Amino acid sequence: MNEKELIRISKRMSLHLRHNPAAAGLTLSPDGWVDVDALLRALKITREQLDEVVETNNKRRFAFDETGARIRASQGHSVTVDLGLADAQPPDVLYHGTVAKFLDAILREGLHPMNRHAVHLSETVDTARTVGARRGKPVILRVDAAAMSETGHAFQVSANGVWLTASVPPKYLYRI
Ligand code: HQG
Repeated sequence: MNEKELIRISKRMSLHLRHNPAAAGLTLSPDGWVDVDALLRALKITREQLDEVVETNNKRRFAFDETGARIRASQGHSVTVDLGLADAQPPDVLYHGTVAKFLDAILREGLHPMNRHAVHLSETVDTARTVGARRGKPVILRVDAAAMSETGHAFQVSANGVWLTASVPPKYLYRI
């Protein structure tokens, strides 16, 4: 498949596996999985095409279970799922990419998950910049994850390396 087709299928998978499974006649398990066969039927694609999307996806957004019979999005859901991720010790510093128009609110109220389940944080400035750039000129915030962790904030890391936490109070945020 060409790049355009891979991205088109990946976007439809994000829509159905994170936000609106019902629109494709799919139901997610409580931990976010769908049967691969049902997804193939819903998207009218072959297993080979699905494997190619999963393997080449730039953010490794989707993962098969250990049998390969089920698939789920590794993060980014707005529908209720419990991914069953264990708490993990984050790196001392994490980053969040956003845009200037959100900055005042963020520095006043902290980072909130908005429509998703968790605040998404990146290990590198580069990744945070890419996340922020989806919305315009990126603004990068440094998150004092070490101090958060010491004061009992829980973190999890998704299968594709995105750090997740419930919220980040303003005192742990620094604009860089
Ligand atoms: C902002 C993509 C005002 C926050 C990316 C962000 C990521 C606030 C937006 C993943 C706020 C939420 C997630 C507050 C946070 N006041 N604005 N108090 N707190 N915000 O898309 O982190 O391509 O839900 O800064 O790569 O941008 O979909 O979160 O701008 O990993 O795989 O509210 O989505 O991955 O936006 O992105 P989002 P995000 P995928």
